[in-house]
Formats: sequence, C-alpha cells, structure tokens
Amino acid sequence: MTINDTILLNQANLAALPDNVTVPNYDRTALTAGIVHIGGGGFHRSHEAFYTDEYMQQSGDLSWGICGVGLREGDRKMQGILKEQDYLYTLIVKHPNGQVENRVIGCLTDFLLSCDDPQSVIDKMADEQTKIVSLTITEGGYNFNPITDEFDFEHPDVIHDLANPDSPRLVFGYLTAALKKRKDAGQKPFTVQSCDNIQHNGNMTRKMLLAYAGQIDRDLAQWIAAEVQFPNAMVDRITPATTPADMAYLADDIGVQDNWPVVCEPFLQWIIEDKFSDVRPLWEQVGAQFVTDVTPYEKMKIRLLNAGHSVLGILGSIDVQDTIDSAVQEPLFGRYLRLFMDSEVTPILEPVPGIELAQYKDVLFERFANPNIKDSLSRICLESSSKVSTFLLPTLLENLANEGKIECATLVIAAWCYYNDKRVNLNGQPLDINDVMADELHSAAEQTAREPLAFLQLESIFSDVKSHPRFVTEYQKQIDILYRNGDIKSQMQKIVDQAS
Ligand code: CS2
Repeated sequence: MTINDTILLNQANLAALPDNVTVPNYDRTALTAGIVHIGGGGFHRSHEAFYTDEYMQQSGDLSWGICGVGLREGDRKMQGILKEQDYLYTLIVKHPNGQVENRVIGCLTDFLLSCDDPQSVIDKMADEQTKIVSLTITEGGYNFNPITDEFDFEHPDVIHDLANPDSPRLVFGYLTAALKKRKDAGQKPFTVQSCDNIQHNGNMTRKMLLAYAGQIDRDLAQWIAAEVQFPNAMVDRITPATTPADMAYLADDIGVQDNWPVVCEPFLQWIIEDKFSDVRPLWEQVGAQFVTDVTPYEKMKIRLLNAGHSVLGILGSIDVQDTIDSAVQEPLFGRYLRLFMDSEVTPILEPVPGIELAQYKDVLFERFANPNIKDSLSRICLESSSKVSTFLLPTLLENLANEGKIECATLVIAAWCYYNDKRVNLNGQPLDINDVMADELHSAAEQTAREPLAFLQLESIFSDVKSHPRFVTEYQKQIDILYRNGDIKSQMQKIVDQAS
C-alpha cells in the first residue's frame, strides 16, 4: 500500500495521525523536564525515553520530560530534525512475526547542543527541576584508561576542559560545572544515571567524575562523593540504526513523515539499583526492576548479549554476512555462538536471581534471529576497540585465571586482528570500519605476518593477556592458520567439532 498524502510529524498534527499510530495521551504543554539526557541516540529513545513516556501515560505525573543534550557537532542533524518535529519521534517496534507497532513518543521537551551554547547546558542541568542527568555516551565515553585503571588526564579534550571549565567538551566537565552551581546555590544534587553497557556503570561514572572534579575543586569532589548517587544499571533493548527504508515505511505504508524514527525489538529490560539523590519516576510501574545489587544481571547481559554480538559481528564481517539475524541463522555461526556462551561465558557467571540462564540464552537466540530487526554488522562493529575490551576481554582473562575454556574468544581476537590488517572480507570487499582507534588497530595488525603477536601490543584493549602462555599458544595457532588460508569458517568448524 502507498499513501499519497503524508502527514508531517509535529505537535499540531498529532490528532490527525492515522489510527495505527499511538500518540501520547498526556498534555505535552504541561511537561516539565525532570531529566536531562546526554547523548540522545536511538538506544536512549527506544529505552529510557520509552519507559518514561509510558510512565507518564499511565501515571499522569508530567514532571519527567526529558531534555536531550548533544555534546558533538555530529548531533546537530538530530537536533534540527527533532526541533522541526516539536521533539516528537516514532518508535517502530518490530516483532519477529511481522507485527509492527508505531508509537509516537512525547516525553522529549528540548534538545540542546553544547557546542552552540555550553552555558545553557550547564544551566539546564543545574536547574533545580532537573532531578536526574542520564547518560548514553558509549563505552568509550568514560575516558577510562584501562592500563592505569584511572581517569585519562592526557586526553586533549580533558586538557581543554580543565583550562575552560565554563565551556567544556566532555560530559565530566558539564557534570562538574552543573554540580558546582547546585552546591554553591545550596541545592540538592541530581542523580547521575549511566545507561551504557559497562559493568558497574554507575561506579565507573562516579570514579571518573570524582577524579575530574577533584582537579577542579577538591571541596566540590568531596560534596559529590557524599551527596550524589550513581545507580548501577543493566539496560537492554536491541535498537538497530535507522535506515532510509524505515522512513519510507512510515511515509508510504503509514502516511507519516518522520525524519528520524527509531526502530527496535519488542523485548526490553532495565534493572536498576534503587539509590537516587532525589525523587525519581516510578519506572517499576512500567516494567523496570529495582534491585539492591545489579552485578549478576549486568554481567550476564554484557558477557552474553553484547559479547555475543561482537562474536557474530567480527567473524560474520569477514565471512560476508551483513546482519545479526542472517549470521545467527547460519548453522555454523549459531552453533559457534552457543558454544561460546555455554562453555566460555556461562561457567563464569554467578547465579542470577529470578533468571534461568539456559532460557535467557534461548531468548537471546530468538531475539538475534528476529528477521525484522536488520541489525547491521557494521553497527555492531562500530568502536569495537572499546567493545572488545569491555565485553570480551574480561571473559577471556577470567577463564585464563580459572583454567576455563578460551578457544572461541581467542579465535575472535585472532579474526579481529585479520579484519584490521586486511580491511576486506573474504570476497575482497572493503569492510566498513568506524573506530577511533582504526589507525592504531591497522598498524599493529599489519605487523602480524612478521611478528605474530604484534596486535596484542595494544594494551589499552588487550591489557596483559599476552602474558598468559596458554592464550599466546592458542592465539598464535589461530593466527597461523588464518593467515595461511583465510578460511574463518573452517576454523570455527574445527572448534565446534572438537567440543562435540
Ligand atoms: C550492541 C548493543 O553495540 C553493540 O555492540 O551489542 O548496542 C546492543 O544491541 C544493546 O546493548 C542491546 O541492549
């Protein structure tokens, strides 16, 4: 079906949208922004914004509007589109059976771009109305140096921010400046709520912020340590990159013109530690779970789902796969992934209250196989340098320490070296590599033919894994075979066969 007259998504047109689009049932003019969110990409809009929109629909408590903030010039396009649409966007939820739900999310109230007006961002965060500042700044955004285990003060943007505290570039500069204003005004602080896939994401944020703020003002850092809460949380909803086809679907099949909708799966999960500096939305009324210790949940999710994505992403990219659903449905890839999960990850997971791990993994396979979520391997491999070190390396290191199995993860590291060295797939087509460390990855990897362990010199990713003889033997063996025949599948097959 093609609809000739499309309706532009904006506040004035909400009532005229077709019946198969759900719209906010609350009065958006009465919204106040209790949340400032830094980094408003697809995941934030399918997850925290969805929960918050649903909470406001059900409770009528309109104090939880979300003011988005973009810290990068690259966020300008989104800011422009959201502004034109009165900060409305469509969430397209795609079920595995083909059912699609179109829902307009109404909880965004504004979107500020820090490079245009840093003070307005600091003022918004410092406004007493703001109870929570939440973050999706990606795993690499925490400015953590894995070699020293500390905040990286050498980063050029940090050097800039320390010299220019009123016009910072990084999130820690904004949090510090805004919390300083709150403290100086004698106000309560906001909660800082990380929504990134990092184990103990709240503790990590706290540690990084205290290190940075301590350089600016030691009393402030002490006040933050005593007064500000940083709840740890596990976040989950697969949200592929929006494509032109998604916009065309809304325009042609539904009759709505939305220039930046978000697509996601129906599954969603948010498990949060219940410690907040001030009031919070009652997200538990709309499916979030509050617990005292989120550790087992976050470890399970990051080590199975996120690492599982990287396993398929890296191996699949070399083997000419495009998307997670097609890769996981390839029997060899499916078996390899399950072996990785069962023999390398599951043994190091603690019991997870209320969750049966075998069933959790079965559900993961169903989610990955959703044929309507075309999650591209290039999205999955985006910034793999921080993903490999966050999602995969810790599992490898724990297994090395515990005499656990390491074959599946080791082949992924060897394959990732090959991927960064050759930069083409098995058909000779160029790989789409987007990584802040792309040059370093390439120059370390391309030495492999002469020096087989060269790639592992990148300690900020691989930590001290090269000091483990068992890993080195296995890695070298995998590298030798891969560089001899480039046949990733036969190596995967061998590992799967040996295990059965
Ligand atoms: C993915 C995540 O980026 C990645 O590598 O694993 O974006 C994943 O889809 C989400 O964490 C799902 O909750």
